Amino acid sequence: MEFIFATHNLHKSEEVSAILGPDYHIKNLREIGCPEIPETADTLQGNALQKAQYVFDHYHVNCFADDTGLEVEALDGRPGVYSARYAGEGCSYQDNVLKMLEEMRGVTNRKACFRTVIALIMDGKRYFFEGRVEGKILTEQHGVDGFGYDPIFKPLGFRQTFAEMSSSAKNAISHRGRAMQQLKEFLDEINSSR
Ligand code: ITT
Repeated sequence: MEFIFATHNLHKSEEVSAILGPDYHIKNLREIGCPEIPETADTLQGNALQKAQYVFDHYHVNCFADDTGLEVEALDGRPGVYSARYAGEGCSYQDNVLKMLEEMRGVTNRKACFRTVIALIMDGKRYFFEGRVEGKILTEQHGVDGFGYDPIFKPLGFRQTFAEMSSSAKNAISHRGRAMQQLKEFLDEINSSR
């Protein structure tokens, strides 16, 4: 089965191709030369659908998109849907991490969760899948793998941050991994009945 994954983020597209495995051929937006898609909704579901709908409207193919947010309890769920631009428009992953460490300095409640919503448009119909992982924001960075907030997020029940884990270990428990597993089960079922 072939899909366009509506992302320019190569970290995400590598994670997703590894989770879906060889039965699925995934192309990202860089590979098809698609420009940046606006993300103007105020929910993860809204943004995921906006990206998938753009691709469907312009390329008329089966496609999916994800939107992910880091929700920090002591910050009333911020940065959430604004996680990419937390430190300002055009900021880097490192800018976001440093801003989070600064805003959380001295805060004792470190609870946070990552949440991913996937919007799939298949044969013109829309479907949604969600995954989340609970954890803690650390007081300093650990590890160099992964991307985004991975060096300061330690999932509950684990001693390492996402940035200290192999990508397969992260995928097995992560927000995106869990949402993608649901998508995969859904697609596997369709695949087996075709
Ligand atoms: P696309 O919209 O092109 O897919 P993006 O990087 O903007 O890529 P999102 O809007 O879904 O992706 O993610 C918002 C931000 O959340 C992202 O820029 C990262 O900083 C962070 N993020 C997303 N997934 C993450 C993960 O698995 N680990 C750590 N941080 C993550």
